[in-house]
Amino acid sequence: MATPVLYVFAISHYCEKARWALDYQSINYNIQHLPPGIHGRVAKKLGAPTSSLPILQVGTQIIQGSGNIISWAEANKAAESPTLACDETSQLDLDGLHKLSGEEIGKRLDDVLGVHVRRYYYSEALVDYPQLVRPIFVRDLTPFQQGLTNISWGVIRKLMARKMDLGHSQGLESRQLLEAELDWLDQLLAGGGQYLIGRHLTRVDITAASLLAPLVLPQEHPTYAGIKWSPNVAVDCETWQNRRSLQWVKEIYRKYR
Ligand SMILES: N[C@@H](CCC(=O)N[C@@H](CS)C(=O)NCC(=O)O)C(=O)O
Repeated sequence: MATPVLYVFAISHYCEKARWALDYQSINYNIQHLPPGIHGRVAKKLGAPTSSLPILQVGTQIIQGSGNIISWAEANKAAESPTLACDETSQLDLDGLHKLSGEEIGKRLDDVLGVHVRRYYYSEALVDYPQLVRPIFVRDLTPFQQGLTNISWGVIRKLMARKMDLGHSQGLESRQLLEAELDWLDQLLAGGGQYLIGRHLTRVDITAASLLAPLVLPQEHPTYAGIKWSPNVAVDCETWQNRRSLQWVKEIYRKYR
């Protein structure tokens, strides 16, 4: 099999999720960091259905989306590598009526938590403090790509703000939704369990921990060294650090990343 290539943005928490799963399952791959803007052309050239990263290229096979990449990793890992499969249901009966499957939890993390962490964070950082964000966008790029990104930074910011619907009121809306997701995760973890589901690390844990990493900035994160929160995000995150969910993210990173 040709060595797989993982196309990523260094800052993206969905890209971190895919990269962590490949690392955890000891899959040999090459990483390709892409500049925002150029990524769309690369995705098109690869024949991916949309422009979003992460994308994994394995020979002629193109796997797009962090969840699909984890499924590919699970199917292609060495027999002795640990499984990330999640076959059990949550131990906690959230509403007293039903238990949640890994698929249900994973979908909510991807579609709600991940989206609002990003919109909340960028609504301040990318709009008011872009100088805090640019270094992480350009790190790991070639000098030519760095130059290109620096020159086009104003345009890139505007396009990203439009695509993700960023702004002051949108940031506040995402903050409120995010707090509800943190309440939900705190409750899921309230039993003191080490994992969101079952008795070993699963894809659901990697999903939750990587999508929450921008609120924790764990030391073990491969691309967040030196990154700083913007002022209001810093105040919130410092207040949230004692929440069970964010303490848990720290523990999971310390043990498994
Ligand atoms: N659900 C997707 C979300 C991926 C996603 O939103 N990627 C963003 C970066 S965080 C992206 O590539 N945005 C640029 C684009 O869509 O062109 C996944 O899990 O991979």
